[in-house]
This record gives sequence, C-alpha cells and structure tokens, in this order.
Amino acid sequence: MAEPHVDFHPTVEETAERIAAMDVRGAAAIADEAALALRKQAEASDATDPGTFRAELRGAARRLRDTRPTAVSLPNALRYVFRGMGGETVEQLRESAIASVEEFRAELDQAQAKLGRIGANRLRDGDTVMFHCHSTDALSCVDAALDQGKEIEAIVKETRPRKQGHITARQLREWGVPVTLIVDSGARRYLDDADHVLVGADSIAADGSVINKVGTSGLAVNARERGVPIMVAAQTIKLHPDTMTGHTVEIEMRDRREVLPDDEREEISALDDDGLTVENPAFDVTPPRYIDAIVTERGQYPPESVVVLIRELFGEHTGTEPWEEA
Ligand code: RUB
Repeated sequence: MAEPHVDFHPTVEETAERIAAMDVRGAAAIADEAALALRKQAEASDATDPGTFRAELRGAARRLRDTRPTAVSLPNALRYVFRGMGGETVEQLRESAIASVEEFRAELDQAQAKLGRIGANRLRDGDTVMFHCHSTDALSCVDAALDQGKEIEAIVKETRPRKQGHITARQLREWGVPVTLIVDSGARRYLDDADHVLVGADSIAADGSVINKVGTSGLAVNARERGVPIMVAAQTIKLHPDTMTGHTVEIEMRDRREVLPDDEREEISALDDDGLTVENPAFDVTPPRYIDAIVTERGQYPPESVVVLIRELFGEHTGTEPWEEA
C-alpha cells in the first residue's frame, strides 16, 4: 500500500536539489549533507505521533536517496541514521535520530583521517601521484603524507566534463604541492612520470570492482600497462552491500549539455541533428585486476578480499530498506 503523502522540511528539498545539481558532490560530502538534512527533518518535525514522525523521515530519506544513484555512501548514510533511531515517543525518536546523525558524521571524519594515515604509508618522500577527479578520501592520503614531512608532487587530470580536477589542483596548491594539470587524454603520456595513481570511489562492489568517476577504468588499464600502481582510497561507507546479492551498481547518466552545450551543438549539427547522440555517463567500473590496493579506515585490502569486509560490516543487510513504506 502506498504511504500517504507526508510533508518534509524545506531543507530536505533544498539539499536534494543541491546534490542533484552537484553543488554538493563527491561521495563523502553527499553522505554528510544527506545525514544533516535528516537531522533537520527530525529537529523541525511537528509530528504529534511516532507513526507520522517515522513516515516523515522515511519520505525525506526517499527524496534524498533518489538524487544520485551511484554513490552508495548516500543510502549507507541513511541506513546508519535509521539504525540508530528508536523509541516509543516522538521525543525519543527525535533525540535518537539526531544523536545517530552526529555519530555518523563523527565517524565519517575519523574514518577519513584514519584511512589517510594508512594511505600515506604507501607514498614515499619525493613521489609523484596522478589524480583523476576530486576525492576527499584520496586527498586525505596526501594530507597525511605531507604531515609526515614527505614531499609529494602531483599530476592532475582535468576530468571532463565537469573538470573536478580543478578542485583537486586547487586543494593541492593550497597545501604547497607542485601540480601539473593535464587534459584527460594526456594521462598515458604522463604516467611515465608518476609513481602512483590515486583515486577515490563512489561504490565498491563485492567482487572488488571500483565504481568511480568516468575515465577511472581507462586510466587504470593504462597505469597497469605502464607498471604504475593504482590505489583506491575509500572509506567503508563506499562498500556496496547490495552487490553481495547479485545487484549491480547503477551508473548515473547526466544531462548531455554538460558534454555539449546547445550553442556548440548547433555548430556541429546546424540542420537536422537527429543523428547526433551525446551520452554522459558520470561513472565507470574498474575491474579488480587493475587495482593494487583499496585503502579503507580498516586497513589496506587487495580488491578481491574486500568481500570479507562487506560481509563483516553489512552482513545483516537484508535488502529491506528502512525508508521503504511501512
Ligand atoms: C566524484 C567522484 C569521487 C568519489 C569519491 O564524482 O567520483 O572520486 O565520489 O569522493 P562527482 P570522496 O563529482 O560526480 O560527485 O572521496 O570525496 O568521497
């Protein structure tokens, strides 16, 4: 039976729109913002009975979850908050939901710092690291390496079409790291100057496949051919429990105008442009055989063994979601 319509706080809608528009982006940031929006919903709810309070939170969670399909950190964050929510009265539910959000956010911060210290151990003084896209988990490894007094240089792919490589370059420059910015197609040439490829992840499947910004898989294949190790920095909220039961990770298709704005489209196809198709997948899948290590806050794993960690952390995940209609 469909759940009756419930209102949720305007912050939830605003957050959902900002995530969908990529004003908030990156798997960890999306998870953090979604949890904050649930907290706002819990704080502001004027529900007078527990059933309505729960239904509001479920509705808010569904709205947030539907924004971007690939980063599993988003549903994992929502699951975490619901897991910690309990009680018989509205006040008990509210307090436990708020506490659960705060606990989640503290863990997110700690996990990133911890994985950064583990990832930094793989980086040697004087190493050059190649980056794709912008990943806070990947950058935390460099941050920790710099703290250890190591000198690091960076080669940053611009990462079409949204050029998140610029965010990476800016952050690295703020830390004083020398940066060479290159076009995506220059990666193979510059791999000869790199000691590592370091990327983040939006989702990691049970077989160790890494789903990350489109272009990661091509980079990984080239890096393997060049003998450059590929390291994936990913907190355990990037582990995708549904892949244990045979589900695949949905790859988000974004607006074609990110690739080809309308004015440029006219230049290519002034008359009848029915034959011009532009596609814009935001992510791709890198098979485990191209990845040397997945670095999490629990330690470093060869990709094929990540299934053990998923089982340990999400073993009880049944496929029934806490935001599904009661
Ligand atoms: C961002 C992206 C990042 C991961 C990991 O894609 O692919 O590598 O999300 O980021 P988008 P983090 O820009 O489309 O969101 O380590 O910060 O979680």
